[in-house]
Amino acid sequence: MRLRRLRKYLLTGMLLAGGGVAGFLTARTALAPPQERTLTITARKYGYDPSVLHVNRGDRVRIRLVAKDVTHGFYLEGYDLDAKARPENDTFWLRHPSAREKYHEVEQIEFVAGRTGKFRYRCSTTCGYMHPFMQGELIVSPNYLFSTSVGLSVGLVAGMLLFFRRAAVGGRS
Ligand SMILES: [Cu+2]
Repeated sequence: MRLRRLRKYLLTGMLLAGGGVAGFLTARTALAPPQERTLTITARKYGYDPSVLHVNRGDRVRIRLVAKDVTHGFYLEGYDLDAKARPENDTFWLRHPSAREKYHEVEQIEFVAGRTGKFRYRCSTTCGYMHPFMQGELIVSPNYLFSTSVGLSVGLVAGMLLFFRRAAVGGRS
């Protein structure tokens, strides 16, 4: 009897661990549900607020760049994106530098955070003598935590179902 109970606990534990591992592996193949994120960044001489942005891989990121004093830029390394915002203006100028594009007017600065890591962004419009120091950082996380917790809950539910089903069967005999 004792041995049986021990086996049940062992099985539940294994299911829990299995669920966690499965969730972790799912995250590695980037199946985490993407989110829409709108980030408002205030740009003024000579900095961005906030200067560190956090998103998860796969998120659709919309940058609302608000220039407070003069025209400021937003050149994001690793994402081939360069934008400009003018004070009191609802539209932006955008270009993809690798395509040698000229700036064109857009309603939104948008991109999908498809690459994990830290990416620097900086002002790409000369806005004053401290302009080269105007920069920030985008951190794209792989979203492991979310998937691991989903996996854990699936494992937990499976373990509990099995546990109670067995308990019911055991009670009848
Ligand atoms: Cu600037």
